[in-house]
Amino acid sequence: FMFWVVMFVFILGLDVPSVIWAYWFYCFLHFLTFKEMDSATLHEEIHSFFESAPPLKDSAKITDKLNRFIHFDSPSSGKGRRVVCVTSGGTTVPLEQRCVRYIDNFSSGHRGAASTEYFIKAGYKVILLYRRGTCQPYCSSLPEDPLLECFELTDDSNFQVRQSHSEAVKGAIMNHHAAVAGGLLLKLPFTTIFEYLQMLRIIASSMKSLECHAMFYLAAAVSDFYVPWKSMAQHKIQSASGPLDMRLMQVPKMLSVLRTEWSPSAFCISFKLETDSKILLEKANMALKKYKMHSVVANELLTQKEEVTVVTENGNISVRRDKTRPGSEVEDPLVELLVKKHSTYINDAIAQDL
Ligand code: 9Z3
Repeated sequence: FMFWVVMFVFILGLDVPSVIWAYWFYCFLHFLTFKEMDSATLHEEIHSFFESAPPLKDSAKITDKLNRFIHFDSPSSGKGRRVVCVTSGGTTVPLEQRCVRYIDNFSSGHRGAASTEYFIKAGYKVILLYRRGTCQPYCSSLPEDPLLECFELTDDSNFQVRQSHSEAVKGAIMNHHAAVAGGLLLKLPFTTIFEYLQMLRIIASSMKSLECHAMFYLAAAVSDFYVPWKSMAQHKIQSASGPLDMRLMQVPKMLSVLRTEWSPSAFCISFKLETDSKILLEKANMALKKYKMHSVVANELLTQKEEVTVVTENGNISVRRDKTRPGSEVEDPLVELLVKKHSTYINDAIAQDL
């Protein structure tokens, strides 16, 4: 390459400044072409992900539920009311179409469930996109197997709530009912990565009209790799065929299309989970810039219940659980901080429109 550069300069008899300018021009063109290629490839990957995914059951019903929920108390346009989509729990990656085995991502759903409660307290309407079977809002005080542990038989045909659990059961039922009946909570379950991303796309499109009043709080642990539906074994993979050799495709990063196309004016928070604290903040910063997030919540697996770091363009903010208060949760100050940031974002957007 250098040989051809020297020859080129020699033949044209260029001076040093012209060579430098030509070099800058070349780099600029290179940068533009690569950016365009990157974006075209991403769009192709996203298109092929959705094309090959098994169609979402009840997608028309889900859209209808969402529209009714978003416009419940402000039928004209739904604008003005703050709505947050909280995602929670891990997505599965099926290995067989008639799925017996799957790959899973770690997440109990506690972060999403607790944050939902704090967002509702702060006046938000919450769309909770959660993994089936994970923690639910207002249920943290219930025992692990609530049905069997909270109730007791009084005789052969009647049962009652055990005295020891009556406060927890009453609280869970009352708060949950008030949130749902008051139009403040809509829960949508998913299991696979295919369901999760198709539902996130529908939710984002439904929230587009809310513009800056919409927020995404993406706490779900989303698979990075998947088996495309069409190349997936239909039946249970047989162990008699020997060791399993399997190629996983990379799940296209939907965060950038969420930001640029699905819901471009929404306030977007993503989460970054690492087990190695040395790379956590660097990776969170990369996500902030690459996907144009408004904040990235960085957490380490070992300490995620005690402390998180909110990474923003203007610096990092450490958020800790208040250890002096028994039962306090890190989601409390975290949601408080993000609600403040969302308010600033809304005020700036309104001021720009004036
Ligand atoms: C998180 O980092 C969540 O805070 C946790 C919450 C999963 C740790 P739990 O549900 O745990 O309370 O048990 N979520 C995001 C994880 C994730 O998959 N992030 C992606 C990444 O790190 C970006 S979307 O690459």
